[in-house]
Parts: sequence; C-alpha cells; structure tokens
Amino acid sequence: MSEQVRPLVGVVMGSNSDWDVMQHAVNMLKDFGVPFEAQVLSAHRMPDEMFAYAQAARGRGLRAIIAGAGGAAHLPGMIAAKTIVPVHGVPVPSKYLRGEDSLLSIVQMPKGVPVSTFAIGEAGAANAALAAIAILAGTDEAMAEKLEQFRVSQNAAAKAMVLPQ
Ligand code: RP5
Repeated sequence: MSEQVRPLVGVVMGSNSDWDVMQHAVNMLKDFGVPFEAQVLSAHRMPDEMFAYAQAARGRGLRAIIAGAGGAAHLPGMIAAKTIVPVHGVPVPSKYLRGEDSLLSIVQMPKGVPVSTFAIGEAGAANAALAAIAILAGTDEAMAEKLEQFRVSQNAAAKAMVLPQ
C-alpha cells in the first residue's frame, strides 16, 4: 500500500496480523494528507529486507518510520540500528502476554540508538502517526496548522461531553 507521491513516512509491521492495530497509524496519516507507504517487514522472517529498508530510508526521503510488532518485537530497534531516520515503535498486543512483552522489547533500547515508544495497541499506533506528523510540521507550516486544528477539535469535543444524569 502506498500513496502516489514520494512517501514521507514509512509504516512497517511484522505481520499482516498487526494490521488491525497498525491501520490506526495509516488512517491518521491519511486524515492529515501525509504521503506514506505501508508494508509487512518481519525482523525474524525478512532480516535482509529489513536492513535494506532501513539503509535506504533516508535516501528515499522518509522523515519518520513507524514500526509495529508483537511479542519479542525486534523490528523497531533493528531498523533504528541501521538508520538515523526517527523510528516510532508501536507495541502490538500479543496472544499470550497482551503486548506487555512487545512494549518492554521496544521501550528498553540501550543507550545510543533511540526508538520512540508508544502505547500498546490502537492508541499507540495513532499517536505514533501524530508524532510523525509533528516532525513534518517542524518544516511544513500547512501541516502545523492542521495539527493545531486537530487539537482545537479535540478540545471542542471534550467540552461538549455530557455525563449521564
Ligand atoms: C511478530 O509476531 C508480528 O509483529 C506479530 O505481532 C507476531 C505474530 O505474527 P504472526 O504469527 O501473526 O505472523 O513478528
């Protein structure tokens, strides 16, 4: 899956079983009109392809990479090891440990190779996209304005919340 123009954000995930969660990152990028690409890139099943993707990322113009994986979630850290493009890690809920294994695998990067780690699941995926958008907003005033408006709309929605009587 990819947009027509040159992608600025790469979304990768360890399996198509991660899609239910990772689609929330893709949907947010679409909402903001961010050119992106999305694909399966498995750390343990596609290690050579993973390194090739990471090594080419900066030269291809990617400004951020969102990497989601579950279980022993090596993908974000191993991509980060091979590129200076900011990597946003999304812990995908796992079958047996509910994603706590994914979270700890991603968040506990040793000093020197950062991975920005987000919440387990859908909120993490959406927020990883918002963080990527914030990076783009640093040099794109129109994107910055969209992000400001997004916050304004959330403020209005929260103020309009009504509790049961
Ligand atoms: C990880 O293993 C993937 O990121 C996924 O969360 C998990 C299970 O993968 P499948 O067995 O569903 O392909 O690599």
